[in-house]
Amino acid sequence: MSKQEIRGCCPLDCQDSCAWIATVEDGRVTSMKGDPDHPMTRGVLCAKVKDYESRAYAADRLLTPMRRTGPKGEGQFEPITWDEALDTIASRWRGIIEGHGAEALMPLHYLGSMGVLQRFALMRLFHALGASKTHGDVCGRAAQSIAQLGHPSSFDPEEIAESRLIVLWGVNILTTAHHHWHFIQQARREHGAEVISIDPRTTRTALQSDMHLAIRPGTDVVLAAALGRIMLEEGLHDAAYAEQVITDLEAYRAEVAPWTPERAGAVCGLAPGDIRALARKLGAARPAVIRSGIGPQQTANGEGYARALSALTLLGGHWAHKGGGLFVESYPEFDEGAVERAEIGPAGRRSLDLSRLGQALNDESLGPPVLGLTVWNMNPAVIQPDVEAVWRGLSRDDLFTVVIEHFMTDTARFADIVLPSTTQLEHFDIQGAWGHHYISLNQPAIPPEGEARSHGDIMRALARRLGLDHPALSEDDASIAAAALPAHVSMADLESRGWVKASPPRPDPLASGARLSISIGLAADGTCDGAPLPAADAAKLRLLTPKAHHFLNSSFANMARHRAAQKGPVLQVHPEDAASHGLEDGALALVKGEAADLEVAVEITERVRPGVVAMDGKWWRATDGARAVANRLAPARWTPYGQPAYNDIIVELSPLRLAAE
Ligand SMILES: Nc1nc2c(c(=O)[nH]1)N[C@H]1C(S)=C(S)[C@@H](COP(=O)(O)OP(=O)(O)OC[C@H]3O[C@@H](n4cnc5c(=O)[nH]c(N)nc54)[C@H](O)[C@@H]3O)O[C@H]1N2
Ligand SMILES: Nc1nc2c(c(=O)[nH]1)N[C@H]1C(S)=C(S)[C@@H](COP(=O)(O)OP(=O)(O)OC[C@H]3O[C@@H](n4cnc5c(=O)[nH]c(N)nc54)[C@H](O)[C@@H]3O)O[C@H]1N2
Ligand code: SF4
Ligand SMILES: [Mo]
Repeated sequence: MSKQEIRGCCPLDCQDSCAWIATVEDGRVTSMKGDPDHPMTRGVLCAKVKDYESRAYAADRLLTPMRRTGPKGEGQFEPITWDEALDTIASRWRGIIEGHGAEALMPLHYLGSMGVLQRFALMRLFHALGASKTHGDVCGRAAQSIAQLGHPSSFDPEEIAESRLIVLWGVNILTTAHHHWHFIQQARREHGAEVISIDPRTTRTALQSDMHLAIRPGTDVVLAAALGRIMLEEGLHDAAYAEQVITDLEAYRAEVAPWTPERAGAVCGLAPGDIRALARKLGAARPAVIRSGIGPQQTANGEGYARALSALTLLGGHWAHKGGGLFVESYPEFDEGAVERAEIGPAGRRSLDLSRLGQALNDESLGPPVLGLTVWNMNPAVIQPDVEAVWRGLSRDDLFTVVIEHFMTDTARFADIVLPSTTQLEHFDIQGAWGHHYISLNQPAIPPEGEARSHGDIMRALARRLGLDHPALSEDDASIAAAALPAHVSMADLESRGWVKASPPRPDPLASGARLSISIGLAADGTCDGAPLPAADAAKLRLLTPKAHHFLNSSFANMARHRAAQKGPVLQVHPEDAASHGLEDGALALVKGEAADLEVAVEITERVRPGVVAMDGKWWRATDGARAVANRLAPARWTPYGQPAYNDIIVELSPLRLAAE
């Protein structure tokens, strides 16, 4: 019997980017574990990924190319050969390009796999063809907007071990990035650091925090303004730092002046005393870190929220101290963009917002219309805002859709051709991270299952069919991937241990001589970026759709173990709201949104604050029915910089019928 341990890394869209070791016995992966030597992973994988091999070997895994035989969206397909699939795609694309120009082709991908080959190898093909480009984000676009203003929002998370106060602002770290928790515990142990959670839900993270402020969703910008007001009033800010770095301190003072703790407390649903206490903690601790999640960015005033948090860390001068500042995301030195080689295509091509697929597919004025859509690493039929518009668009008869996937997802069910992709156990790849400073290598542990192919192979095969001969389209995987590496890291460095730390310099606006505006854009009436604050209307509730502990967005929503652990689509309702709406525990509720309804079983729990209901996880129409797909209710609304406002969902609740009947 042969037994081998193969080094790899978890490709999922998660801030931890764990290094893993796969045990292979007689050609089959029999177990997975975290790399004990990796400073973030520390030997542990999460509840989702500890048996990742079950995903590679799943009975419903796509193992051959497929052609649709029934109506779009219904899931009737027949297996075809790779030759048939590649010929069909090449001839359909040629027809589209001849009739309407190459910009009628739209590539659409996100972070289903974070590997640079799985993400970007195919983009070389689309650039060479002259397809439309894409921009935008379906995740945390709001905080990216502050980089445009010169504000930092990133540093090495290992430094958090040095922090004296850790404000976990709208982040459920024990579910979504639990390998970061280690450094928080170290700060508690070594420096007596306090941990504060600001979240409308009593999450796993809130339960482990020293203080929990159960804020009304969408009102964080007001809380941050009140904190700034108290810090200035009580002289708790770092006046010398602020004077040198901030250009408009007096304007900020005037902007936050209306937000007394009492007025902010009424808007945010918090006790004024708690707001004061938090401001004093923030004023006293050096360094303090505000560690923001993605949830609170996903509202109409998400950009104001990001500006307001940054203002607090600048006022406090926290950036001058290791472990202090605003932490939203964090990246190693790693040039992912270099992999796709956009420059091999024609300049001046149009770019489509990848978070507005519904609009792109339904916009009749778009010239040329999108006629050829290719999707990989993404399940837009579940996760995009206004997902019914996406379904309508994907149903168009004149749209030729290719989906590259591991499973027959809701999106794949709309495809004309589905291509089977290798999983991380079956291909070589390298990746950066969005939550730390390590670059990771993934070696294939087993050959491709069935007829699955890596995206590098699919790109090269399609390029040959299409007669494209640019040298970038015949490079091998190792050379394609190497384009992302910084000059001081070689593939051999990565191969020796599986990962390399490549830290960019720590940002400190004072040291770099930056002069920054900290204006929030919050009007005295609470309007921010033109969006009003959420109204407190007792009849209506706000629906949150946070990350599930056992899913990764909509990934794993088809896997038996993960589904059982997640216990199906459930709506969490506070006892007061349940009573006033006549809802019983376990009964089905009708969740009425602006344009669609959901039907979900109720769980009565004090883990959500009154006025808020929550549904964990992204469920597929194919497995749980259209009335479990929450993004049918997510409005077609974006912040000015393009953040989808998934969290601005207002619903009415009523009992449907008893689940037992
Ligand atoms: N287990 C698991 N891990 C994941 C993922 C997953 O699906 N499952 N997804 C990955 C991805 S893509 C991402 S982006 C990250 C996201 O990581 P997080 O940001 O931690 O995840 P979210 O659940 O989106 O939001 C965090 C918290 O914000 C709260 N929240 C919602 N609205 C508001 C608000 O208006 N104000 C405040 N203060 N809080 C609010 C929610 O109740 C939630 O507990 O997680 C990654 N990791
Ligand atoms: N209402 C609401 N909507 C949300 C969110 C929310 O919290 N609430 N969160 C938003 C956020 S933060 C994000 S990041 C997005 C996430 O949205 P998506 O990026 O679409 O995330 P997933 O649903 O996990 O879909 C990823 C798909 O990639 C596939 N995949 C994985 N690896 C590979 C591979 O190697 N090759 C190929 N071809 N496919 C692969 C998986 O099988 C899966 O179907 O959703 C957003 N939408
Ligand atoms: S999903 Fe995140 S926490 Fe889980 S193994 Fe992957 S990188 Fe690690
Ligand atoms: Mo995300």
